[in-house]
Amino acid sequence: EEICVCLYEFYRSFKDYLHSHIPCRRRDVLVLTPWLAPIVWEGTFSRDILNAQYMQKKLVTGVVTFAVKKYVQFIEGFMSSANKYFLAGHQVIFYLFTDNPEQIPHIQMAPENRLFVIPVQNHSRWQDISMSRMDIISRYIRSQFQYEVHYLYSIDVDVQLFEHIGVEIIDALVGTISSWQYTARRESKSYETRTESQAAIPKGEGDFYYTASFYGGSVAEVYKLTRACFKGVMKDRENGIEARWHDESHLNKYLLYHKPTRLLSPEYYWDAELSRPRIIQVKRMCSVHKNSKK
Ligand code: 2GW
Ligand code: MN
Repeated sequence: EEICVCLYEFYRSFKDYLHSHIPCRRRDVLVLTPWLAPIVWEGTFSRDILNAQYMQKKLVTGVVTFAVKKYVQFIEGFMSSANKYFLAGHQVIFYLFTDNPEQIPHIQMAPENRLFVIPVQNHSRWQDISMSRMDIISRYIRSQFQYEVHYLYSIDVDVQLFEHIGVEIIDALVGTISSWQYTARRESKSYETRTESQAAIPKGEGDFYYTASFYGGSVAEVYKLTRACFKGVMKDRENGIEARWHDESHLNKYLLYHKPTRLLSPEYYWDAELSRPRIIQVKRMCSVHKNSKK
């Protein structure tokens, strides 16, 4: 009987504690993977607790973004919104790769943030622009980023942030569940299945479908990831095959066998073309409408 009273007391005190930090908890979504990685949704964490923890560690986080050719038009919207909402109040270094450094608009940075503009060549095929990102990121981690940041995230430039993306995204290896694929059954997810490709995922395998528009982690983990993905891209090229969704296919292959330690829900990258289902309580980052792109 004493044990029962104890358990009840524990449960009750914990419930009050939880409620005081997380007023509206989620019961409608998966919040933990079978390998015990949290899936971050609105209503599953207290940003105050996380901020205080993160602050003590004096961490620096990097953001890598590419804006080549016509995509320079997205720099302004991305940079000004990311400067406001990405890890607000914490040190962030933005690494902006572009083929046109002169055309970068002036951006007023928050005092704790920095912006490095890094010139890159432009490839004629867009698939090559997208896929060469893996190579460029890994090479810069080796030569520069590893000395400047603890964590590194890669984000598409054709996006805007509308709500805070905070320290709840920080972990060793982090993937974002694609807003196109989160309800799809495994058989109908867009994995590469041709066995000739290095990105091939065998039938019956695959956990989630991750977007290449937003992923990251510790510099060491992102180094391993980008190296492995680029190797896959190159091997495919030698064999005259290109994976179905380019770098994204290779990313999905990598994350299947190197499980992310944390997943971000589609709230963290919502496609502008999709309507919002009830489980998406906030759209923190959205793609810019395709129509305005090309
Ligand atoms: C891309 C497609 C068609 C024409 C141009 C480009 C392009 C991309 C470009 O001219 N200049 C450029 O800088 N990019 C960069 O590549 C930019 O950072 C952009 O955000 C990123 C990915 O291209 P994007 O945003 O057009 O592709 P999405 O939004 O359809 O994203 C998914 O598919 C891509 C590959 O098929 C990538 O894997 C991407 O990460 C995915 O989310
Ligand atoms: Mn995009």
